[in-house]
Amino acid sequence: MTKTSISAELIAQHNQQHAARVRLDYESLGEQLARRHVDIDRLKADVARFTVAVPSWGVGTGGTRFARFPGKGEPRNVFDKIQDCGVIQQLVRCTPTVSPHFPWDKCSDYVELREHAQSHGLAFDAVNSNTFSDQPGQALSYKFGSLTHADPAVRAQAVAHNLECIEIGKKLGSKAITVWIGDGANFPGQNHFRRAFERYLASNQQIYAALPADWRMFLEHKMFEPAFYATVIQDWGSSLLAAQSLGDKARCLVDLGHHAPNTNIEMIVARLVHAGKLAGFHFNDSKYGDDDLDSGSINPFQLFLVFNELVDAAQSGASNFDPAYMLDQSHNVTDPIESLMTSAITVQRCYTQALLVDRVALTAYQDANDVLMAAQTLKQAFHTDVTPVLQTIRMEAGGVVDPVVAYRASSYRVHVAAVRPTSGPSSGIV
Ligand code: AFD
Ligand code: MN
Ligand code: MN
Repeated sequence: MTKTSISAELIAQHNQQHAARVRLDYESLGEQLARRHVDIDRLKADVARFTVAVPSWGVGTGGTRFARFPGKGEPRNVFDKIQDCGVIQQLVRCTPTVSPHFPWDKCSDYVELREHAQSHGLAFDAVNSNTFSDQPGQALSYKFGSLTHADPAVRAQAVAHNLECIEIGKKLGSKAITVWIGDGANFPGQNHFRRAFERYLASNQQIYAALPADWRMFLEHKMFEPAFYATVIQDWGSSLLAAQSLGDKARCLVDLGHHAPNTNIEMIVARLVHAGKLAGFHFNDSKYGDDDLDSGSINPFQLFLVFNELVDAAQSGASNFDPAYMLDQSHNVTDPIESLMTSAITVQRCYTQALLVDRVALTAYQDANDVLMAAQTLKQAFHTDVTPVLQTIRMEAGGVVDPVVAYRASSYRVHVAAVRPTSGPSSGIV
């Protein structure tokens, strides 16, 4: 039986209050969509299969480069993190997996951890390695790089950490490792660009060689930060080169916050789909850089346009197309559980809206150079309020109509704050 942290009575009561209204809204939307030749029940069935992974690090309070203000009842360890992720899944029902980060989530018994997750209705998604910060007692420092460091001993240590992540992931039931490195340069001349990239490939070849047959390796690019002049895997071009030279199991992961402002990310997605190399996503939103804000909080239309490419790829049977969806965000001023639930629903919403695009009409407008109508076809889908579909899916799956309202009514945060002491203030980005 699945362990629950929010009582069944609260969920039932909450849904009872809203059920009649949701049914009416669903019927009314169904009529609207029928006029557009869309069967709402079929749409609902498609969306009900959509899931997005929650990052274990997302349930803690993040920080900025200047400070971190710890929240109440923050998880003390990976077991607490799983409990928080369980609450998210209990209420939103589209987040059945957790993406862990090592060594942050290290523990002494991974069989126990996996069972703990199962008891909360959760499984594990891609494991993430961390060679962008030094850990207490670590032999060699990553201050000047990890997988691309000039010193082979540092590279070997970073490779060994990734291999350990794969071993842990096998115990947890993961099927992928995400490699993001902070390696780069703050000043011109600091690094030899080509040699650093060659070292990246050589190190990753060793990690790649250790992948089980049914695993994938996700390469995550990032334009800047912590290196402010150049990063080794700065964009999708470098990422694609690396993935192509490593082999079939290596693919390129797109974190929405890892590009220059106004970059056309949906087009990058289309190119990676074309190459059969799209690993998946780290969803978040940003205004300036790697802001890690809640999905769709700044630019929901961009998120919709990304899903427009994804739905198009799926419907046209693109090969090697099986993207992994994960959230990757950091919360400084909101309750992380509330933010993650909101983001998961926003991502699910954009997927639903993208399913509503009339692709036959769009193609005809594109081919006829009817620019205005092509653009309007996308806008019509984007402007459709699909809330009743999402609410109905949640209710039918045992979740709630309004997750934030139900979560607040449960006083979960107050309860965990009583048993989890507040951690001290610290600085730094999580
Ligand atoms: C980084 C990357 C990445 C990494 C995370 C750590 O987005 O996915 O694992 O932050 O907090 O910016
Ligand atoms: Mn990321
Ligand atoms: Mn990031």
